[in-house]
Amino acid sequence: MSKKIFSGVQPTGNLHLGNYLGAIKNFVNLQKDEKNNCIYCVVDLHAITVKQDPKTLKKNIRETTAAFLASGLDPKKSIIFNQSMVPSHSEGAWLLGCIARMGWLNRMTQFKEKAGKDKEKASVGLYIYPILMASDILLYDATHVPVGEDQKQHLELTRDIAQKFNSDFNCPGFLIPPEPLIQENFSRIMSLKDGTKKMSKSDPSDQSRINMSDEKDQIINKIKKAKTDSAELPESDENLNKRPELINLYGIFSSLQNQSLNSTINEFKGKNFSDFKNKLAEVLVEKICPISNEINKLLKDKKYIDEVLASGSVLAEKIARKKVEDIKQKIGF
Ligand code: AQP
Repeated sequence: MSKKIFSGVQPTGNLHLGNYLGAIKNFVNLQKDEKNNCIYCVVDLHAITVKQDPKTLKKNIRETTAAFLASGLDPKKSIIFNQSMVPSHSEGAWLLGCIARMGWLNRMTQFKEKAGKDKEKASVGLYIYPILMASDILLYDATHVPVGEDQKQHLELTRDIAQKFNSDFNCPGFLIPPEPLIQENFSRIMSLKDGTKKMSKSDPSDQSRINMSDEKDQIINKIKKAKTDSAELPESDENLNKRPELINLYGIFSSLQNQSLNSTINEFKGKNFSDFKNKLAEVLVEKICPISNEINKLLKDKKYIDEVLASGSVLAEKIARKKVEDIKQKIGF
């Protein structure tokens, strides 16, 4: 069955292994199936829900685009663009914001996590972020959205908005409730310093994550220092959930090698932690360094990156504009 795929990544710097294994690797796999229509967006309007330095934002938009391209996304096969160049996303967000309910937004755990204790000081944009995300997806009639596990709740909200709109305006099937495409295994990569915390761009410690721009020595060093426990390497998957750091490192290794957790357990049983960490660092260097080298090469040609985004934006705006006009017509404008 052909799928309409939409997904995005925020250009907030420090693109990391979690973004790659949880999202971008999946984007590339979906693009390989010629039956799929794929649209991938650098979601820069989402990025400004927290304060951004203008020069850094511009640099990060190019860097995220370069990471898409270096990972294997191809502008001839997928539409690649940045959100702020397609005004229909913001217009759609307003229209859908009048459909979404306060109670729905109040349940969003990501807002609670990101706003922290002082939510009065969080931007209104951070609070209504899931509505913009719904607009991103619904304007393209996306059927499937590849995301990391952390975005599942926002996808459910998108589905609720679509269903309420269709019911309020008596137009069944008009807005398409999308399906999340979440990898069954290793969908949540955790911090290298704390196996209970998500690997994240905004973690103040660079040691907590492998950045897509890290060089060989940095990767080796971060894996060497990654937190582990003092028990032996496991013989089976029994009681592994009590060892979050180990499970995370085994998950990263298994995901990079496209193998099951049990294969990894069997590969390393009876060996030392240092044997495993050396092998993990080797595999990371082998998979990540070619991408980071390519990112750096692409970043030298800003004109090319800007051209990819500009032509992608023209294609995206054409599709999104038509849907916004249809939505406005249903509403009565
Ligand atoms: N740790 C993760 N494991 C698996 N997937 C992840 N994603 C993010 N972190 C992990 C997935 O990457 C895609 C793009 O994420 P984003 O740029 O929209 O930002 P985010 O979800 O807020 O991720 P970050 O990197 O952790 O940023 P901060 O620090 O700002 O919260 C999404 O599909 C996401 O699921």
